[in-house]
Amino acid sequence: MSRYSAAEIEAKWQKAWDEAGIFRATREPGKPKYYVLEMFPYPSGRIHMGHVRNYTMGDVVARYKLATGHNVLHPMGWDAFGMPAENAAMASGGHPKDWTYGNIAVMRDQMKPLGLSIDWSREFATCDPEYYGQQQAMFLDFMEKGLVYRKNAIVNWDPVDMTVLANEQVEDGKGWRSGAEVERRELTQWFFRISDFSEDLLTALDGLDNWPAKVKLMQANWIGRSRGLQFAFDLIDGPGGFDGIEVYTTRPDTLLGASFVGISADHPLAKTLEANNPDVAAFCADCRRGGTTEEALEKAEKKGMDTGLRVRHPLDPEWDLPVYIANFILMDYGTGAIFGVPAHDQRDFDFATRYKLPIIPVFTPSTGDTGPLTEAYVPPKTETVHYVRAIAGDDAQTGEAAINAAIDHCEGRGIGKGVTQYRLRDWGLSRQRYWGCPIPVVHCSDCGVVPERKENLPVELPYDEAGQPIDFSIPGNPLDRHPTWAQCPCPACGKPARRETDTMDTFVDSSWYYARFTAPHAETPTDMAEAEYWMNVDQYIGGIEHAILHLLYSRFFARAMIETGHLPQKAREPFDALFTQGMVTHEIYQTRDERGRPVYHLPEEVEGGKLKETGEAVEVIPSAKMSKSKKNVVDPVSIIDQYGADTARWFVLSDSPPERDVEWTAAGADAAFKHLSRVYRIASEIAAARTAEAAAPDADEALLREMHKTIHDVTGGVESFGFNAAIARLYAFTNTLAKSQAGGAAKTRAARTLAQLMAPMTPHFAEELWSLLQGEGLIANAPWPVADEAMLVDETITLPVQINGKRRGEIKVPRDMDKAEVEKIALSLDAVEKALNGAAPKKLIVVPGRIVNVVV
Ligand code: ANZ
Ligand code: ZN
Repeated sequence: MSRYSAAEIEAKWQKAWDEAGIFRATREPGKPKYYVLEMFPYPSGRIHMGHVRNYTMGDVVARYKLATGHNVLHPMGWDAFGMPAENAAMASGGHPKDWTYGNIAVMRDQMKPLGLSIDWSREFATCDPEYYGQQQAMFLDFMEKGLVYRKNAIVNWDPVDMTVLANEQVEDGKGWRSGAEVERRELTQWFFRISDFSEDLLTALDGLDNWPAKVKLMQANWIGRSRGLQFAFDLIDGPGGFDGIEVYTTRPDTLLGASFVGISADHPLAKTLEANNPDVAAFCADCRRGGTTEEALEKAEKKGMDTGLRVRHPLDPEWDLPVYIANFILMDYGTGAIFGVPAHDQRDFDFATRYKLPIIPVFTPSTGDTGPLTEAYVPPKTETVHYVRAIAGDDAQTGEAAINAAIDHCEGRGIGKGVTQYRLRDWGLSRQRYWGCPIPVVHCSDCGVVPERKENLPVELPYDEAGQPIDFSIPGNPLDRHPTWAQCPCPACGKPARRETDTMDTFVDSSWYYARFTAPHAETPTDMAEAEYWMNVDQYIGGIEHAILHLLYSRFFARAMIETGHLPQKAREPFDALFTQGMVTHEIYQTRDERGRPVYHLPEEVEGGKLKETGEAVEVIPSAKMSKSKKNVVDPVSIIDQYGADTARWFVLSDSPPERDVEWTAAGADAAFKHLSRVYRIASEIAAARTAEAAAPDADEALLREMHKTIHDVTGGVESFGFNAAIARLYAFTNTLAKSQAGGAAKTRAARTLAQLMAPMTPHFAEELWSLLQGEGLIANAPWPVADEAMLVDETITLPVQINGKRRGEIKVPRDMDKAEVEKIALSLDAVEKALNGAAPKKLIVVPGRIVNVVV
């Protein structure tokens, strides 16, 4: 073959790798293992450029580790349960299972041409009964250990779709699909006891040295530890059963600025009042409308209703405060009740203004009083302020100091106790959906909630409904209305009972797949010997969008799996290193329709700023994340058809650091392809003329020195996720090689090394060069080249020569030449001879390796 033809090369080498089975991972005790994992994809139907970038990065790491003598595990699977499959079935008929497995087949076919070094024998989808059956087994073990439990919880209820919505599925208080006004409902739901691990999940972040600081911060904020005071306000003439109202505050130092007590509409006291008072009931019902998200509560207008009840201030028996039901108070944080301090909390300020409640400053800026407040004064807790109504401590102190003093003071007087709270709440995992892992419990009218027996697992999803296809277009949960599926004998007493029809949140599926990959077909959730060998994931790679929930849930699962004997202790933090890659972006092309609305166009429909078909000029909007709605997408499949996978791989790694976004451009892709073609030409020429002598003295040496420097730099780049820098270095070395006057043997060595250094990025291409240059075996199996340290330092060095302190010339000398020799050469320099004019120098100083100084 005389020209670079990706189409011929790529299939050939993929077959060769397959046949050699080099990516199959088996335990080899004694050999260092390396587990590299990219976040597995959701089978949406097509791969996109984001996948290409993500998996190429993982592949570079995997291939590099293989070449450096590691036993590499690099698996791939499918995060296959979830709403889109069900929505597709709802919208256009068909079955979520068929849709999902169909998509998986398509995407696998699209992914394989990328030439990833994946052990495909470990592939699984989370919707495989084999996988979710083991997930059910683990659920039962969690249940036994009290790691999962049932409780009533308030959920977002979509009255049209008759389903519970996740917070993310509520948009502006409306269901994302139906557009219906979301209601809050109380349902019995399953919860993982993740909040028991709050402190551990927080403090263990400190040990994750190879995680991005940004991700750790996001996790810490999500867990949200705060120290505060919990105490009760005594109720004056409260309804029966209520002596006081327990509140939680992180600002006990502001207690003398309180002007009201607020309770959630879901607070037991509110419910009691509601039962006897239709106005209260109406108000509470109103509060319950709208989403349960903090954001929704934040945005909603602050509303309250005076209950008429009053409480006593704990520090002053003469002082009493009104009790309001307020819509901005969450039931499941703290105690579901607060005291409001309008002077130092904006929400309370707005509330007090609306309901004409007093605004009592507790502290003022230390720089002097600012007069009446027009908004809440909320300085950072670390700032020193002037306390005009301090509970304890000095007048001048920081918020932090005052809070601690206030807690001590209140505890000392028997007013409540200091507590540490976490924002993190237990993880509600129940979903009233079909396409998820069934929760393996049974409801028996005699025995209550009974775990299914392990021998009856998996509890499989029904495919049909009494021989008829399930109609997914009917709102609600198909499992719930299925005529027979839920019927089963009670595992405890054998009487007819009913299966739980809730399925698990799909985050559960992705919380332990990394562990399952170590033994994907084990008959228990994991195989401890395999887990012991392969865990932890040495390098995890994925998008920043998973920085919070997926990683937090996985960290919880690792802990819970250790407690239930499914993972070894060392897997407590399952991901040793985490890398979050940037996105692939593209310009957006837009025209406007007759009513001025934007019409978007695919990149392939545009050429030279005009629509190919009509010649109409397009507006170019700056690069943004590729998205179908903006049509600024480039299809990896057509790029691979056009240029080959190696060009796509090379391009997504070049130009930008991996953690940043990279802009896909047609010109860039073209340049990448041209570069590979050029390297191919250079290598072919070298291969054709292998025996020639060096055309210039020292040319061999110079080329090999550059080669070693390149090995050094590329190795460093790959080790540190500096793929773009490594690629820049490879471009430079290609130029050196092209221009080199070295002989055939040196050039062959250099070209082989170039192929090896490119192999992690452009593996097929590198194999082809390797075979062209008669390298031994497969390049994928060849040991990584090692830079010769001695070759990294130049043999000759350039020394500046100064005369009376001014630079007057330079000399080139061997690095290790002795002083006397250097002196002689310096003195023979024209400028020096002239300055000396026959006389001896007054002084002659040689600083080895640095400079020569002549004083005349
Ligand atoms: C009095 C106070 C005065 C408060 C002040 C703040 C500022 P963090 O710090 O995020 O943990 N709070 C407590 N429980 C609540 C609930 N269930 N729903 C809504 N708000 C609640 O938040 C703790 C603070 O949020 C608490 O401190 C309480 O208001 C409020 F100048 O108490 B604070
Ligand atoms: Zn029973």
